Amino acid sequence: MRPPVAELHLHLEGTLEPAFIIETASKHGIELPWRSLEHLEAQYDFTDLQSFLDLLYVNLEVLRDEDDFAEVTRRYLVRAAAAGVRHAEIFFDVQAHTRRGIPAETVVRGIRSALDRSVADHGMTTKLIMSFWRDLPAEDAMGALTHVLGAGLPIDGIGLDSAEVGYPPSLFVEVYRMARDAGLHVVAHAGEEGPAEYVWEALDLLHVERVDHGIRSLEDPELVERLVRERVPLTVCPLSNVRLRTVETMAEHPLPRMLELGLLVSLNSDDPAYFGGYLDANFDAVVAEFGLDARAVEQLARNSIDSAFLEPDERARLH
Ligand code: ES4
Ligand code: ZN
Repeated sequence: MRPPVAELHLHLEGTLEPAFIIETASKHGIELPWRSLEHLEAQYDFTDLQSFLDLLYVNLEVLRDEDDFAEVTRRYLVRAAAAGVRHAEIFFDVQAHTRRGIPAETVVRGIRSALDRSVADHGMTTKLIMSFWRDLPAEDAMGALTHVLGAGLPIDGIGLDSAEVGYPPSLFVEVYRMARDAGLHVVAHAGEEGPAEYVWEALDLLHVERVDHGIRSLEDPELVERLVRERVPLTVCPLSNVRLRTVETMAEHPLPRMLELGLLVSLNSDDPAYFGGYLDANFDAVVAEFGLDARAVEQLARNSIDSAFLEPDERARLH
């Protein structure tokens, strides 16, 4: 992929490759439910979002110390740089770790130690976005945010992920207010498996600056009109949508329609170790399926830069 591109929807826990999971479990003497690498690799046939989350949440338990978080981040940066990524905004699921007794300090310091080297090592700028599990009570998210802010841990924004249906954005109004008041950027997953109504809520109640996925917005023409008018970025993840059966096949993916409608869509890998590839594979898949020409590829890349939390001079460097 030639034009400079930003990756804006990437879960760090979704970058643990099977070999790394097995290695790190063995380093810490952790017993996983998988007898072997092959046994683990046989688990990647998902039927929906929840079936994937069940596997993700078991595997991420190998992350224990600061160096594990630094190492997984380093590996992502190397792979993303090879895919042409020049700016990355990375999610981590704070409660996935704190609920197992791993302090947020360990997580953030580990990740940051790798991010701090990414400009020097890869010419890649980065942001770090702390995501909350929406299927846990909002009070839990509030507690985590209060702690991280109080401890002065360096994060750039907050997000909302995990099981969507039944957990609308409206549950998290106070959490998002606190984050905005603290000067953090705010994004949320909405309209992946959940309805267009959740996208409205994310915009009107959480005041998000970007919507993660948002593909079900297309079911509501009034919503599409607003997203276009306000240039709300949507971070779309084609391989993820196919592997989680959010769309039946790549041929049915709404990306071409989203581009035609003038939505500010970017391509992203979501959980690349689980869904069949990094950002380059996502570009390759949509180019192969839809025969996108160089102009469309450039548009997608440019959209990603325009959708990023960059200062004007940083944006200009990438345009
Ligand atoms: C996730 Cl909702 C969702 N999608 C993809 N990856 C995730 N990790 C945590 N929640
Ligand atoms: Zn996601």
